[in-house]
Amino acid sequence: MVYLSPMFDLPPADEPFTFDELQKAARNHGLPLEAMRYDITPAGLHYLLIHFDIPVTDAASWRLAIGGNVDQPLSLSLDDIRSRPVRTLAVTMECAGNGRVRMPNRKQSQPWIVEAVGTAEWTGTPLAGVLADAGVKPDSVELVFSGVDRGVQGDVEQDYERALTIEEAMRDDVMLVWAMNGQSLLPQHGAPLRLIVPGWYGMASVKWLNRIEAVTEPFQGYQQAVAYRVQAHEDDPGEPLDRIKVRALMAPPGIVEFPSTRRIVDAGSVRLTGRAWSGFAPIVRVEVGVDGSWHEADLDPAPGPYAWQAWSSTWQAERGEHLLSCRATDAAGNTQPLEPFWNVQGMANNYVQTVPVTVR
Ligand SMILES: Nc1nc2c(c(=O)[nH]1)N[C@H]1C(S)=C(S)[C@@H](COP(=O)(O)O)O[C@H]1N2
Ligand SMILES: [Mo]
Repeated sequence: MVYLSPMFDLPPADEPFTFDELQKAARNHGLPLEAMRYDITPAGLHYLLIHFDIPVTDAASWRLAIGGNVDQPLSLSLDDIRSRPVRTLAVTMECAGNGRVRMPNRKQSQPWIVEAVGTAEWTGTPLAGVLADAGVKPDSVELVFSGVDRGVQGDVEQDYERALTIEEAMRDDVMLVWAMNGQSLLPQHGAPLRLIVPGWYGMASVKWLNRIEAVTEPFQGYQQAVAYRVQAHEDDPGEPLDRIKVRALMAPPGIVEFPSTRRIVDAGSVRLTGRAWSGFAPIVRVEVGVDGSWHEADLDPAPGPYAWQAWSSTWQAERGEHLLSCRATDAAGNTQPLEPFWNVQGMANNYVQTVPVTVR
């Protein structure tokens, strides 16, 4: 069965990693998978994805401008925003490009294997209240969120910008956020203010947020109309990405051999643990695969509607080489595929993880 080959988690030999990919991997780190043992990911272990440079910002002078097609344009300080109703929500965030290198013919971009995920407790205020104060006019179709980070992508110079429909932006769990795990946002996570769109892939959660604009035509910015789309071929305009597809990952069992990254486990009863999440519905089932045969895992209750769930399973490990897998299913009936689903940008590739293990 092809999906059980550990080589399937690596690019084919004729597609070596490039210097550009190494540079991105060194800047934007993933979650060390053993950190899935924490319910809430410590901030320094949460994955990072930053397209351009991390801007140096000043919380004291920061302003959030809300304008465009609104009745009352606003310019809010951080204190203005922090004096609004406060809410804290545990949210699992994942990059839409997670799994990119596990697909043949990959696009040269951030070379995620499976580790672009983390769960933080985000503190902020519901966006809907701020929008109500600004009075978004009824003929508006979207809100455009802009960060102050600027760069070039696809030959287009741009601020990092993404849009949401009015309906999506008005969801009561979409928040303007100033704290992560009870501390002010770190520079790399969007200090002093970011958007959090629970359930969606990370690209929607704009960091270093300083402008929100109501528009009457769908936004055609680069990160909306070109990037973050599932394209069947280069000329296909593709479908936009939104909610996070179902996935389970395993915390690496046993101990690791450095530098091969092979896992070494003692024979006998081994407790396998991990996390599972979906932006569509709660997780209802996790199965653990041992050399291709699947067993039901135990599932802990969800710590919140948008946070990952812990799973566990006991494995009677016998001496030799083994391949472990895990596969989640959500209440909407979505389950993980056993093979990659190819698309040009290497997006949303949630096929099952395979962990090679040596039992001694
Ligand atoms: N301004 C800005 N916001 C951004 C990005 C960015 O490059 N610039 N990257 C996005 C992407 S693609 C992801 S996956 C998440 C990552 O958030 P994190 O680095 O806090 O984990 O931020 C999103 N928000
Ligand atoms: Mo991302």
